[in-house]
Amino acid sequence: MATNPTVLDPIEPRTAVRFYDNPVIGGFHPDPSVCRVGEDYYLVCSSFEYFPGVPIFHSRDLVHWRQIGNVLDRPSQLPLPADASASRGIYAPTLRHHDGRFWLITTNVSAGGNFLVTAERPEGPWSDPVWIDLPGIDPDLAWDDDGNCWCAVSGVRVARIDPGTGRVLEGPLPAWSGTGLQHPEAPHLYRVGDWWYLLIAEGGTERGHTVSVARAGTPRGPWESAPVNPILTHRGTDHPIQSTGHADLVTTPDGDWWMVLLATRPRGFTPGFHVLGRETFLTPVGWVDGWPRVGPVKLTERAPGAWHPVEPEPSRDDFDTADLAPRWISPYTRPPESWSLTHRPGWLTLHATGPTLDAPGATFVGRRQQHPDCRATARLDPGAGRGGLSVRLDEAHHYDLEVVDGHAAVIARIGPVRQRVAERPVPPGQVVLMITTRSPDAPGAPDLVGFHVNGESLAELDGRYLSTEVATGFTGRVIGMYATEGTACFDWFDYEPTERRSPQI
Ligand code: 6LW
Repeated sequence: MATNPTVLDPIEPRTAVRFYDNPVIGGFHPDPSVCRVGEDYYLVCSSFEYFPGVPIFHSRDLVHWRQIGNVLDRPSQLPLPADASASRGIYAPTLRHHDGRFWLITTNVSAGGNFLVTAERPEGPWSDPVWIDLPGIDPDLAWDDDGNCWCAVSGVRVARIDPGTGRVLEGPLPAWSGTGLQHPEAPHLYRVGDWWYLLIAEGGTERGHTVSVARAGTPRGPWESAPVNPILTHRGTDHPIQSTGHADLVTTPDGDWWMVLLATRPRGFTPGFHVLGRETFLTPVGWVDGWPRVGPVKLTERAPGAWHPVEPEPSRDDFDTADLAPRWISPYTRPPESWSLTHRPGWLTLHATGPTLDAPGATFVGRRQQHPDCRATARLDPGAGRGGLSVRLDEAHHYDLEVVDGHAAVIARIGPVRQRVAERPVPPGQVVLMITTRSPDAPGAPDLVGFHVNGESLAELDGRYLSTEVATGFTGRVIGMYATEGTACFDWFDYEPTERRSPQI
């Protein structure tokens, strides 16, 4: 006998089934760590050599995220030595809420090692660093019922620390190194019922990335591996999402479990290229026989019950605010003398602090490229200076569209080679510059990067040379405005995705 189809009650309609698209935070947003306070979720990511550091996001539904600041927004929190280089600086942070405060612990691999900062409010201000004399990366924070503070680090080792002074009180004790794959790292400790769970990543952050789990009665161990590990990996599959790993767990107010994790979306001919860095994905977690279970991470997934879309960030920045929006980042440092929003009101004025984007020290203010297909446009008044738009992975991998002396030029810097690819005279005064990325017509390149001046195309370049597979490292593309001689003024900057996302029902 056929069963009746489910009929929605017209008086008390059920919550509509909704789906979301992964990644939930696209672009260079790796090593996500998440916590919930009441009905609010907060999430942080690694930032490496960029200032300000550690972007922090807010959400009410784990799906829609809005950046509310940067945790490390003062140079005193983010010392970087003169010889700091790309993909060094700030590695994987952990964010927790405990005892009415927010706690963020992370590593400055270029200076000082592990440290924590605290804040009353997630948007800050965050304290100056409390340095912790504990080697290793990817520090975690967890408290037991006796008020002890436990810090797990890569390896994996666990220490009891005084979070007020940073002193190590016990350990570090060897904990659990996973199933034998390389780089057991990204530990997070959770107390669930009578057990302590230790979630880690192993296999390395590339295609072999995995998530594994163990449990123990106390943070001191002994740790017992889950009967089936890894609990998540996409290694060896043809899934469009690859490198799944470096995860953190969170519960909803209803008690459902979710995981945030990093993964990549490689494109192009074998071996594939990922150009947006490692991005933040969301996936549901079940529990079976006392162990967390996670399916493959999907591009489109059924959402957690609640649905709280946030006002999307305006695509265009007119630079008529008192301070730069939190999305704007600069390599290594952003000295006050390098930029101004008041010098020419309504414009972002950049003063050159270095002669070339090929070396640290140049003035560059950019934002992460978050979509495979996108368009970044800006109005530039080059004055007597030299400046433009650049899409960069690091000093040795960037494409620039710049204006100087009445000419616009496209310059490609790929490893040891620097080449002027195209050039065209431009009329004096303001120009509109545009950089586009789009899927290639034939398989091969991950994308094509186009350069346009006043609506006319100058060149289109293969995007693979601005990928992690070519440049190496832990970051992703950042598109920004720069000045390498004199002063360049930007009236506005507009960033828009040009891809199609699946409809959200
Ligand atoms: C991070 C490590 C990792 O410290 O890459 O994917 C390193 N995971 O856990 C840099 O993001």
